[in-house]
Amino acid sequence: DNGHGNGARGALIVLEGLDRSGKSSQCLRLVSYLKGLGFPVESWHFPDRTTSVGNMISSYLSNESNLDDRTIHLLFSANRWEKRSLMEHKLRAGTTLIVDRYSYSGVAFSAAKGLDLEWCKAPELGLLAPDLVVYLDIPPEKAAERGGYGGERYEQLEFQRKVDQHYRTLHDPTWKVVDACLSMEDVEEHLRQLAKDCVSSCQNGKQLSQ
Ligand code: DGP
Ligand code: NA
Ligand code: NA
Repeated sequence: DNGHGNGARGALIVLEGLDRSGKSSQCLRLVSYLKGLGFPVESWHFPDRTTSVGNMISSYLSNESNLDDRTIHLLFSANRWEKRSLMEHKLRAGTTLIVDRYSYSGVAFSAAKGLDLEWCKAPELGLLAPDLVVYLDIPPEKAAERGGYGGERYEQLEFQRKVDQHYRTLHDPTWKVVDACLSMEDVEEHLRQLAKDCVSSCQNGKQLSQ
């Protein structure tokens, strides 16, 4: 029960895209919009660097440590697994979660290193399935022009091109693609509509799945 007495659950909404596609800013904007409409909503981000697994990921990303490609893959996945029960609890209690990156980042970034796609997908099986995946679509060259690649491990054009190809492989018809080269306001408007529809369908009884 969600405390409002109607048992409506929250929606699991995931934003995916290359580095510098605008995901993080759009997630925050979307959260304030949904809050303004009176929906219980939280902004989440993977990797969650605050846990001990997240600390290892963070030091890997900033090149303070090196890890074997499969090892870091499993840590990213473990970082989602360690949040799974809290996520489920929040959703069932009626809170919508806007999540900046999820399993698709996990698969696209590791597959871009040459790891086998099916091997990459395996540890993600059993995590909660998103109700909506929005892909913020930007050509890697355009993202690179935005500047502000922070110098972390994956923030290089050549690598982002490979990630882009793998995202295209993963992409399925249920994804909603938004052109991330549109103005911030236009992207925001698309996201608002998609999210509002999704939150309503979850309130109207759409089941949570894995
Ligand atoms: P972010 O904090 O969203 O900027 O993500 C940090 C970097 O890590 C970014 O380049 C994307 C990458 N990343 C995010 N999730 C995963 C994952 O599950 N696996 C791998 N290999 N990389 C990821
Ligand atoms: Na980044
Ligand atoms: Na980001």
